[in-house]
This record gives sequence, C-alpha cells and structure tokens, in this order.
Amino acid sequence: MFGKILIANRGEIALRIQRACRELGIPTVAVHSTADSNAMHVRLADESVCIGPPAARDSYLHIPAILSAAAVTGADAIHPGYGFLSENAAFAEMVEAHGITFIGPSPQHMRTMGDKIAAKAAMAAIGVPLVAGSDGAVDNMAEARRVADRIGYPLLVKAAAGGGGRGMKVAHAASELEEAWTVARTEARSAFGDDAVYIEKYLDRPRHIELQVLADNHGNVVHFGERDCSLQRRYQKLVEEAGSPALDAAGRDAIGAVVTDGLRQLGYRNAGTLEFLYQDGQFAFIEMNTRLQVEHPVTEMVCNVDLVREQIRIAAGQALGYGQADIGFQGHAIECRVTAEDPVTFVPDPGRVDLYQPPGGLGVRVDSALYAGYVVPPYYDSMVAKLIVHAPTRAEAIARMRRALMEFAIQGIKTTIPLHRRIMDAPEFRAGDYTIHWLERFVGT
Ligand code: MV4
Repeated sequence: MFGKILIANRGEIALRIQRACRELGIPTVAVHSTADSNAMHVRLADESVCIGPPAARDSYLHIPAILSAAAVTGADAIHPGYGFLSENAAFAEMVEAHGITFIGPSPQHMRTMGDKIAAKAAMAAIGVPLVAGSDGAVDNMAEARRVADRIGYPLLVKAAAGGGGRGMKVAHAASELEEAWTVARTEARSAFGDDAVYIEKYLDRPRHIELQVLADNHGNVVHFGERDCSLQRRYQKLVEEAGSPALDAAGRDAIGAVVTDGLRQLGYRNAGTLEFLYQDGQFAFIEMNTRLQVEHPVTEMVCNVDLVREQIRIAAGQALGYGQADIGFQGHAIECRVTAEDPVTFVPDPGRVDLYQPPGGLGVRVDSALYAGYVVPPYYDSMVAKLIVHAPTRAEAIARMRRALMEFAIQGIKTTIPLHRRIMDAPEFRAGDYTIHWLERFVGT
C-alpha cells in the first residue's frame, strides 16, 4: 500500500479523497493555489504545498509544480480527482516516469478514450452498442454525404477531441450538411487543435444513462449499475440518480454483462464510466470517462461501496476480492449539485459564506468543503456542495431530498438550493418521466 498520497485537486473532491486515505491509514498531501490558502482541503490535509497563483493553468493544471510537490513531500501516488488533470494521459505518463503511481487507468487507455472516434471503435470491437453513424473520421464532404444517405437525418457532426457537448453541430436536412461539417471542423481545430470529426444519427429525446465500472490488475471487472444523469442544463448536470427510473434489473444486467466482458478483453483497469444515450429501450454508447465522476456518491449509496478506496487499492495492485454476484443494489439515491449561482439566471455568485447549516439525519450525505466564514473564490467551478440522499424507494428518496433541502441553509452567497426544491416538486421529475431536454424547458433558459 502507498506511504503517502498527493491529491491534485481542491474543494469537495479533495476532501472526499482525503477521507478514503485516512480510513486506509495513508497520509495525504494537499496542493493549493494562493487563492485557496484558507480552503478546507488544505486545513484537513496532513501536509500542504502552495503550487502557484489563482488561475488554474498556473496551479491545479501546472504539471511541473505538482510533480515537484510530490517529490519534495515524498508522495508515492497521486490521485487526480475529477476535472483538472484527471483525464490528461501525458500527465499520467509523467507521473509514472517519476516513479509515482497515477491512481487511474493506464495512459494508453486514457488516450484511446479521450479520442471519441478511437473510443467508439474500441467499444464496437467488444460488442457494445453504438449510435448509428460513420465508421471513423469523416474528412471530406463526399464521405459525409455517403454516411448521411445511409443513416438519414437529423444527424450530428461531432469533434473527435470533443466531449461534454463542445464541438457538436446538427444537420436537419441535406441542405444543412456542408455547413454543419465545415463549422464543426473549424471549431474543433480552434478549440482542440484537431479537426477530426465524425457523424452520428441524432437521437431527439434520449436519457443520459451511464454505467460505473471498476477493474483490477488481475482480470476482475465488475459494474456498479447505472446513474441517470439526464437532468442537465447546458451540459452541466444538476441532479443525478441511481438507479435510473427508466431501467429495470434485467436491463441493467444485460448492458453490464456486455460492458464488463468487453473491458476485460481491453485490459482496462481502475474506475471508468461508460456514457450512453438511452431511447426506446435501446442503449447507444457515446463516450467513456476514465476518471472518478462528480456523481459517484449515488452509486456508493445504493451499492454500499467506497469507490475511492477501491481506486486506491486497485492502483496499489490489490485484487478486488469480490465478483459481480457480490454487488447488490439497495434502494434509491439522488444527488443535487448545489452551485454558487443565482437559481434563476445562473449567474455565478462567489463570495463570503456567512452561515452554513447542512442537513442531517437518516440517509443524508453532504459532500462539501464549505464552512461559515469561507470565501468562495471566483476562479474555479461554482459547485459548492453535493447533497445526496438514500432511501428504500425512489418516492421516499424524493421525500427525503425535499426534507433535506428545507433544512439546508447557506447565507452570504446565492445558491441553487431553491431551484432544487422546485425540481423535487415537479410532476415530471416525480414520475421519472424526463429526457435530457426536460430541465432546460423547466428552468426556461
Ligand atoms: C448526442 C445527442 C443526440 N444524438 N448524440 C452532448 C454532450 C456529449 N457528451 C454528447 N451529447 C449528445 N450527443 C447523438 N447521436 C445528444 C447529446 C446531448 C446530451 C447528451 C447527454 C447529456 C446531455 C445532453 C444535452 C444535449 C445534447
């Protein structure tokens, strides 16, 4: 097992990783920017190193500073959390070149999944269902027309280096194809320095369902079921649940078996999430994330597993020690992401937290780095807390979330808590009857 872990992140996820380390008896090193000297993740770490000025590119994304911090503190592993350097294959390679363990997949798997075309080819090869589309990159209009004739309209032109909604253009008819293809390429080149694009049939009312997997270095691959992440606005998730109101145990078992058998063949290791669009009872793979995700707690609650602990054990070479049959799904969990934003306009509202009163009681979990007197800096992501509830049924989980949202008090900054209360009261949400488009219509922006 590791002697000391450096956590290359901030905020609630840095605390989350510290908690797993502490329970494993492993000391932690926090890194922080000058804007985060008073941050909770610095206060709670065993050691801390200031790695640069506020801007993320000069601190949390500054690889030489992070490697130096690991060297001077003698850390023998680095956990990247989510965001920042978590999906950067070159960073993972440099970490390993310094004799430090990167807590995550191999750089090669990170690189493959970072290229959406290569990721789809890998999934096709192991029998995971895809959205109908081009077989690889589409680098001329003649090829684009051939694909369009085969799959029909509407279709999407997507950037190979994209993901999370960046670099996507829709064509509703043949008359729009050339413009969509040209604009997608141009935007991909300027945003990612890579103009490779591919084409997919546009699904008009899907849910976003993702599958959590873990793989060790000994050929054991298991899944922890699905999360429904359809409640999003501008590609930012607001509410996630496990399981999906749209899926039953048989559907989960079926997609889970295909995925775990396939990832075993690919030699994947550590944590991963496969993202699917789910429409008319069909799964269609779109992307794979090679990191711990923000919404991992809902899976932890229904499966009674510590995913970060498992990531660390796997990176240290330990075997999972259990199989798929040992993983159960108990009740229902919901997460609300609370951001420091106006709940109507979504304008960020960083600043001083005058009062912080988190909810409690049975089945309530709050992952947050806030405290009264803390000043939320303006430089980073606006998420300030994740409120997670767990209950025997979905209806009881919604009742518990409403109750917890009533108790939750944050004063001094605006937060999206009032919006979450409205979502919990919405008939469509309560019925589980929503697609990826429902929330944007509900909030009206
Ligand atoms: C799609 C799609 C419909 N059809 N692909 C958006 C983010 C990126 N990860 C993939 N995205 C989509 N790809 C096909 N073939 C609709 C979306 C999409 C979406 C997907 C997941 C969650 C929220 C979304 C919001 C808008 C569009």
